[in-house]
Amino acid sequence: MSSQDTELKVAVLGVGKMGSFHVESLSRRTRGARVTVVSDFSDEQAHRVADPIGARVVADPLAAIAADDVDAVVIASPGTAHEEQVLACLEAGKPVLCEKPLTTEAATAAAVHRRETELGRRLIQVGFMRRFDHEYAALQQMIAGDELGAPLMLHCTHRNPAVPEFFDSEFMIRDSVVHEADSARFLLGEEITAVSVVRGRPTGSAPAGVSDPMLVLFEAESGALVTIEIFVRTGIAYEVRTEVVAERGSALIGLDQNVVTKRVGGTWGGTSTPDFVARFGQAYDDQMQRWVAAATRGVTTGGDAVDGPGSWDGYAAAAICEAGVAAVIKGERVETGMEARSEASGATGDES
Ligand code: ISE
Repeated sequence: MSSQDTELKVAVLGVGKMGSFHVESLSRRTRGARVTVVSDFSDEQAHRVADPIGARVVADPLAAIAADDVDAVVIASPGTAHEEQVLACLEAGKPVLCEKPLTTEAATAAAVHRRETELGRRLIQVGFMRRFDHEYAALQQMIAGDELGAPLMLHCTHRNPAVPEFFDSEFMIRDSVVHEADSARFLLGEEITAVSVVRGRPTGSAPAGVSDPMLVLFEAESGALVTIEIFVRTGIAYEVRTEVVAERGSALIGLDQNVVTKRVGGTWGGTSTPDFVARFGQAYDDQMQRWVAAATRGVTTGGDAVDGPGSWDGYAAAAICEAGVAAVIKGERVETGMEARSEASGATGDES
């Protein structure tokens, strides 16, 4: 970023549903940034997204990260590519907003976190956008401010209307429950120590052998419990609710009724939200705006470039999901066995 150029130049790696949304957010709704480079395994898709905004297409994601006209990187490529791409950003000293997962295994996520700590500069933000949703943020403030007393339980509901055929029970943990892994840590302000999963009666639309829905239980360090109903083929709508039950009260977010209408003929009701982009659009955009501001500060000052969940949070979520997948397979309670966090590695579980 030169002194005459006040806009952060961003490369977006992977322009499927999420990456395209981020390109649009950066180009139309975010101040202080522009997309200069787009990279995707499909050349056609890359051009479809890059051409209308005048960005360059660079097929090799590592070349995109290294490019001179790139100050910072958004990673929305498949999870298996994240480790190499995030490490390349660290080595190039470029801030990165990486969609979840940080990496696909706890050990590699821990190694990425260690490398960032060794380099002495926080450059990795992980895209756990729920932390930027107004309702989640208000609930976190309420709990942290001790307004309801000690939190005892969180009850979470996570329902998707439909998912692709390949979404099996393990992927439901890695791709969907990963959000509760992060939001439970964010809301409770502590680590998760163990995970259990109960596979129930599957819906008729689940492929053979896939347990959809399932009940997941997290145990936190304090003993607080987190229950999660994960159901990804409801055929109805996108529904994400969280209730905290605390010593002096309870609070619920995610009722998501939109406009409630009464009509001639005696019917009344709201409209449901079709998908996660509709539900969390504000959170994604606020996450992007805050990241652009933090990355710009980091590029200009040579300091930290994060305003939100960081690499430790990415590692913690990976460890919880790994335990969750083992719990699904073995049908047993599995401990997360997380590494101890070093002082050098940053602040608390809530880095935002
Ligand atoms: C998807 O990848 C997401 O990130 C959504 O927020 C989540 O609700 C969905 O279950 C995932 O598949």
